[in-house]
Amino acid sequence: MTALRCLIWDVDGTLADTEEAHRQAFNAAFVAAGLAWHWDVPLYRELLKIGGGKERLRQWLAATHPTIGDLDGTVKRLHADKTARYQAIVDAGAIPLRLGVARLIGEARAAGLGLAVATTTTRGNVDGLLGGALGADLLAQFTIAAGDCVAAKKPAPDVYRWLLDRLGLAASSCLTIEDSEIGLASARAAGVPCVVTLNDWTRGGAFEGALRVVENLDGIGLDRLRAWHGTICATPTCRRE
Ligand code: XBP
Ligand code: MG
Repeated sequence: MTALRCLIWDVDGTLADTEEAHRQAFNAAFVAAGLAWHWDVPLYRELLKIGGGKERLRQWLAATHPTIGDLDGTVKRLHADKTARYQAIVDAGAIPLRLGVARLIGEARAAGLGLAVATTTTRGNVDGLLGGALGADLLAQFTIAAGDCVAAKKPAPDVYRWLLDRLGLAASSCLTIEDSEIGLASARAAGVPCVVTLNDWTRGGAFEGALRVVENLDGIGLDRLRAWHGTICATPTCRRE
């Protein structure tokens, strides 16, 4: 059995319930650009199957407005405005960390485990959320793989492979916390054991191959994560707590 060396965190939906703020920021950017586009909750739930806000916007535009001119420029401008609007929501302290997250980060740090982030979202979004919630000193403890550090976003394994390379750790010595099917797929493809915490955007998904699927991390301590990590075998099975 490989000892647990690093706790890896997905961001959106895992560290905090951020996707509603992303959705609102996208819609506000559309309005500010004078576009009569609106991503409602059912549509956004579907669009979340595409990792990356720019990739999500590009695929939606290509499918719904195939004759749009300057697709790349339109995506770049809208996503930059969306990101500024999203960061304003985060900076206003409107999005708390999910249950158990801050406590577990503290437990992991006290136990000398590495702290890392593997996310599809823009790096500035991570710094704002984690820095605002935990402070700059603790943020500096994290090794962060975010946004465009890799070309292929989740469900591709690239962001996890990039992170493992920076950490100099084997996938089996890490444990990641994710919330979505594409996040689990990315972690699994990179060989990183994964615990899924559900939310309203991802509940009901298919999470075969997750080490565990739980509602949230409330009451789940590092000792329980270590125990789950210790059960890894050749064919990790998904068990619901
Ligand atoms: C979830 C994502 C992100 C956000 C939007 O990231 O797919 O793209 O939805 O953020 P995570 P950006 O891997 O943390 O779950 O617009 O900055 O991409
Ligand atoms: Mg996520």
